[in-house]
Amino acid sequence: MSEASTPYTTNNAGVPVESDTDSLTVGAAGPILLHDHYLIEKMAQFNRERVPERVVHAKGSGAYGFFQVTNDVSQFTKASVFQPGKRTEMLARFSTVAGEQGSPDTWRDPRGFALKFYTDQGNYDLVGNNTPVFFVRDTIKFQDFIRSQKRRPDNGLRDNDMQWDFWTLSPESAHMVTWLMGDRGIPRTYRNMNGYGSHTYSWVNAGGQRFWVKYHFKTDQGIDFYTQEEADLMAGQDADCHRRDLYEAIESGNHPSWTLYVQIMPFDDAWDYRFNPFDLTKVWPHGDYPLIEVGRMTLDRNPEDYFVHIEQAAFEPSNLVPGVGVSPDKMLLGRIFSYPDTHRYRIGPNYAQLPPNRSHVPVHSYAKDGPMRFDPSRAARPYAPNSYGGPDARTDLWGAPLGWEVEGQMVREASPLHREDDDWGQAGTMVRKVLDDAARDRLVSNISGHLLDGVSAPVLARALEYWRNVDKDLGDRIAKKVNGG
Ligand code: HDE
Repeated sequence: MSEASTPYTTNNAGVPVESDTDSLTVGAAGPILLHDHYLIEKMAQFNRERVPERVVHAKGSGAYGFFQVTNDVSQFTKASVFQPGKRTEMLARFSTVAGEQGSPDTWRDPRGFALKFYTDQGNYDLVGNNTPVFFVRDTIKFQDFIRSQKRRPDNGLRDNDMQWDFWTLSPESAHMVTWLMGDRGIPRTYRNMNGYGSHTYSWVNAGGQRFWVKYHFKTDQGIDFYTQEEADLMAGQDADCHRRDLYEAIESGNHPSWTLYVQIMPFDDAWDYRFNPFDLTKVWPHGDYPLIEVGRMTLDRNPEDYFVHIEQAAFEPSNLVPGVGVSPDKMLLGRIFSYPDTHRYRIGPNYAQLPPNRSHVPVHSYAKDGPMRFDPSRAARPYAPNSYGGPDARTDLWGAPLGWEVEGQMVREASPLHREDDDWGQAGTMVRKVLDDAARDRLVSNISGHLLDGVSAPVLARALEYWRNVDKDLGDRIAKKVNGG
């Protein structure tokens, strides 16, 4: 490269710098001078280059790509992103949950599966996991659940006793803990896992007909996993193995893809379905509501800068577009608040203007000013309504609010839709009908190994009862293993 074209070092204002190796002093051995402002800039910038890591899902990796609709589902939704033949640019981020930014990719944990679709109606975010269910069903328990998975305040250590203490006192966790302790708890790579919206969402078609919907992103690379032994080894050999694999696969042109299917429930089926279809700890049997193909997501572009595009990516379940809505799932409704709140705290009030979060269509909101704002306000006047050209709301694009009938006193209790108050059934079905013998053996080994690592006697006793409630034979096998059988 000629000298003219080789970029030279500048300061943050673009001014060429004199030196990157020697501070400015009086005489070569003299004191450093305060007006060596480039030295000051380097030190001050360095001290301020961290933003708070995500309070959960801190360790992750991501890539850009596109979503291509392959089937006509317009009878169920008018959302532009799901119309026949549509192709939409997107961003995906995969992550662990409890581990900090520097933690190993191979810790046993659910994996985040966060998607941002840059649709022609603004950003649509679907922020899911690699599991179709979750540990709890009321958002008020989420913070407690996460704290039981992280570090103790006294010694700063993770603690299996805390984890099992929480799980065995929250029987609704059984289905998800069965997923977690099984093969899906440690995917071999991010490319070898499925993704799920997990919650029940709502769709509405152009005629105003409403449906309930669950999303399933099935990996086209096939499911693959690490055993606990392989994962422990890999944690030492390459703590970033999932990040490395995703990046190198895309760099080499081996673009991972997932096929999206949905389950569709007619709106009126929900109210007398045999269990609460909005309960995040349960799946809808595919026999009741079969999978319908929608399209394929392909990741084909690595971000040019990890911090800019992935650390600052802001996924939020509140980014919903016309044709998609929420449901009476208390966990989903809680998340609608939490994500924008955490983004404002973590990356500032104008986070939506950052490169990974910018919509690909013009923004005409009434937001203005605030730190780091660099988009001009496009509103004719900074208030609504105004007689100088708006903008005005487009109620017609949404139609009737995507809601449901509600009435009654203010209460704190479980949804009346919980007819079958059973927290063990679907976990037991998974153990008996979905897992094969080898997977069951690994499940027994993983659970026993985890219980033998620091779980106190009273918690251990509850855990054995917990697993016998899931499946008597499984519980007995675990008891035998932990009791030295
Ligand atoms: Fe999250 N979750 N979550 N979560 N979650 C966050 O937002 C929260 C839940 C998920 O790659 C946080 O940006 C609440 C379920 C993913 O950037 C936070 C509840 C599912 C990611 C938050 C849940 C998820 C997050 C922290 C209970 C799967 C990473 C950092 C109602 C369906 C997104 C952030 C990314 C991140 C709140 C439960 C998935 C604190 C209140 C269930 C994939 O806002």
